[in-house]
Amino acid sequence: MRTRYPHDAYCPKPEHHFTFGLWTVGNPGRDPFGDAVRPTISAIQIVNKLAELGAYGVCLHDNDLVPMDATAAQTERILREFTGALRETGLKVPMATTNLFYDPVFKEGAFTSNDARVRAFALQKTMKSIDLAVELGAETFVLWGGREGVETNAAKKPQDAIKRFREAVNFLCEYARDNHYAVKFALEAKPNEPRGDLFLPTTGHMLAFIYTLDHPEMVGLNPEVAHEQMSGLDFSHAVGQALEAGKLFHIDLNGQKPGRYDQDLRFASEDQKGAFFLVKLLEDAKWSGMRHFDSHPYRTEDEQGAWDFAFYSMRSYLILKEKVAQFYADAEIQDLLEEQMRLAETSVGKLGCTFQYSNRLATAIKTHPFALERLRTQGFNYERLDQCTTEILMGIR
Ligand SMILES: [Mn+2]
Repeated sequence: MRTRYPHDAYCPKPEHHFTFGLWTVGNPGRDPFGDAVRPTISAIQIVNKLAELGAYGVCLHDNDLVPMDATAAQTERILREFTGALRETGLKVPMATTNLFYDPVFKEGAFTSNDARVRAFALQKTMKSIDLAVELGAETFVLWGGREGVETNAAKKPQDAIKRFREAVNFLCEYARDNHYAVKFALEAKPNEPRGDLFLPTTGHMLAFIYTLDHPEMVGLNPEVAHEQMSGLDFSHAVGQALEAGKLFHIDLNGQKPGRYDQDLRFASEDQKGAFFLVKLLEDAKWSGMRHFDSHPYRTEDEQGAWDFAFYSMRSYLILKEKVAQFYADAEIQDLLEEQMRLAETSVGKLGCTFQYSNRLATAIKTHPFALERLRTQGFNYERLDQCTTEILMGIR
């Protein structure tokens, strides 16, 4: 590693809280048009290598680690070896999730399936997966409903799907409470793929849904860059709203070109400006959560390419973090931001900038003589502010 990667200020360390799913670096490169191009890397190898590269933790689906058909003895051996590797390397498992999309049993949905037996099996599988997550020390349990959708609305009322999904999440919250698990749930939205359309397709839909649950305090969000961009939305706005609501429990970082299938590209390999504003948002908020990468190495890569992908994902985050510091240290940007601050502080007549209804204030606002012509003709200097930001990203400032 020392010889291949630069040993500079952008070297990832555990304190940066970078995590990877076993399914990311371990992704063998299978796609709908072609088979695996890389051999399977064992979970132990992944733990050792991620620790060497400077990651903080590793995340997993239940079946990334323990095959669905494993016997009790096999499960015990797998867990003993895995926790041994975690102990040796100091790597943590901050998040775990369950795979409710791969097995053909889930082809018509898991929690939202029209078949009650499938819904019950999905609960069984998830409860076992939560047990495993808690055993490995995970405090966040992600729910991504990969098959919770339809190809035809003739088959299912969306209201029924939402009701079933709510019942399932309520049930799992009660299960966690009943077992005194400290785990919290993070819901991940995606508009489509693998289903034609998925229910609760954006972070905003998920956020509204959370407040209809029995225990909304136990449930938050896991927004993913690519998933929100597939909807054509600004990812930072989704994350900002989640942060503002105190619901950003986890985040999935990756890269995506607009208008494509879910590409799961290396973080900041696309849309560097969007990635910059995302890093700025998280760092400004001093968000204490995990910087989790849910993405895949290019299919062109061998195993070394997969490690490059992991290292560069973390490195790009740290480079953008430094660009954020540069943004705030830039004198011209400071002046422009202070100009905006002054606008926000401007009082309306004798009225301050704070807002709380009173009869007196309502009358004062209603009768205030606004200098509309000045407001109509003023400029905001955003072209200059954006150019300064762009030049920082282009590396000439
Ligand atoms: Mn994801």
